[in-house]
Amino acid sequence: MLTDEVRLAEEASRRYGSPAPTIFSKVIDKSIPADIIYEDDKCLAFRDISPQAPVHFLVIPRIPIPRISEAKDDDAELLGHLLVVAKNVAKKEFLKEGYRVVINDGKHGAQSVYHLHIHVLGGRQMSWPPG
Ligand code: TR5
Repeated sequence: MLTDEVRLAEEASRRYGSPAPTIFSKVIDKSIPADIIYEDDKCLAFRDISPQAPVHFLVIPRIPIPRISEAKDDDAELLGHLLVVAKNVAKKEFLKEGYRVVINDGKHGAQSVYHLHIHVLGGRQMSWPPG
């Protein structure tokens, strides 16, 4: 049986390639509300609407890179910046015991929103391997 996340990811992979902006473009232009906890000229961090841990936020670039596998080698500085922001916001969220950093890519990675995002999850013990 498919989980909701896998079903959403399969639906999203069928839509992938359509020129329509994703929901995260609307978070960036603030046409829909989100709980934004950090922003700068290159990226935003906001709380996940369906948190999978006591702390669960996403870090996204302002430019719409659809998925990590489509990032260009020239995006290296931006990708590094996203990780630095993830680390700094995790510190502000008091995740002293550690946390999980995840990027889902495409259908097998269970990606459901085709705007690159880094998940940061913390505040509970994680297990391994992921499902
Ligand atoms: O499955 P992937 O890795 O693509 O993760 C997408 C994440 O976006 C999921 O964890 C969703 O819960 C999260 N999400 C989806 C929406 C949303 C959001 N987080 C914050 N705000 C959101 N809004 C306003 N709308 C969403 N559709």
